[in-house]
Amino acid sequence: MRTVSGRSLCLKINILTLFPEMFSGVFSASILGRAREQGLLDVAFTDIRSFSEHKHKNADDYPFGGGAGMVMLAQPVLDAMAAAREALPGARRIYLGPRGRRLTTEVARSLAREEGLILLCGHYEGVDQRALDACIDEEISIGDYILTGGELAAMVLTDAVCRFIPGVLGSEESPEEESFSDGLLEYPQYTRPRELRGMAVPEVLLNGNHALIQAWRRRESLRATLRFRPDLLASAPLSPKDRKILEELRAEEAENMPSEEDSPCFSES
Ligand code: 4H7
Repeated sequence: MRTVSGRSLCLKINILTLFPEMFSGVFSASILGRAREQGLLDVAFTDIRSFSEHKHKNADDYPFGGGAGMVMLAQPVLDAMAAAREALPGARRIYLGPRGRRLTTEVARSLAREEGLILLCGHYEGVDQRALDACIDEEISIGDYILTGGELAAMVLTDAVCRFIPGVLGSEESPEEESFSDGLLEYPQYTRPRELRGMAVPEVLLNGNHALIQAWRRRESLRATLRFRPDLLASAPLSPKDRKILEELRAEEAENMPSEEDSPCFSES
């Protein structure tokens, strides 16, 4: 395994879940699978149910106070966490849930520098609060929507974090060059053929002039950001040249906007 100044650069993640089988495809395919094969990412699973002390291996029960659904038992969660901690003593313990701090590029970048991560996936109506109080460092949310369980959120977090482990992306790609890292959305991409069903690839990409290509891509990044996420422009680092391009794009946009008189809703009265 590769090391830098004695520290291994393999991120170790242990996922506590009632449904370990949900993860198999996602973590074996593509870049995550390759990262694991290369020893850059080590993902292990702890099956919470196997820690249940009930004779039928129950892992949930009815909520005190009544209400719909089931609550995950504290005992199997606490014991699963203790086992995971033994394997990863210095790991940060994260609960994936809608009340948490929002997952962003910065959060992903900083989690990639942790010694290890233990991800607790809640299912049903969540986990008995006493287990959370006793064994969780932080709750993280992947966005303002509700999921049926924390498993998909744990997959999203692992994917976003693993891109910041040195070596996971090829030497050509850098996590810093992509959307949100420079504060802008990405420019459009094209591949062969040059013409498809009457649709051509932008000429500038075909003639090998790298300065022109770079300028075109920057302009298209600015155009995409202006169109889809204008809010990002407020905090993106922009050069005077970028600002000039944005003015041109805004003027273009205004020109292409149908005038009010052309609108079928427009009435003179
Ligand atoms: C922890 C606590 C994550 C996990 C509660 C998980 C959204 C996210 C869950 C819940 C998640 C996210 C319990 C909340 C059942 C919804 C009806 C599982 N949802 N649930 N409630 N945004 N759901 O990261």
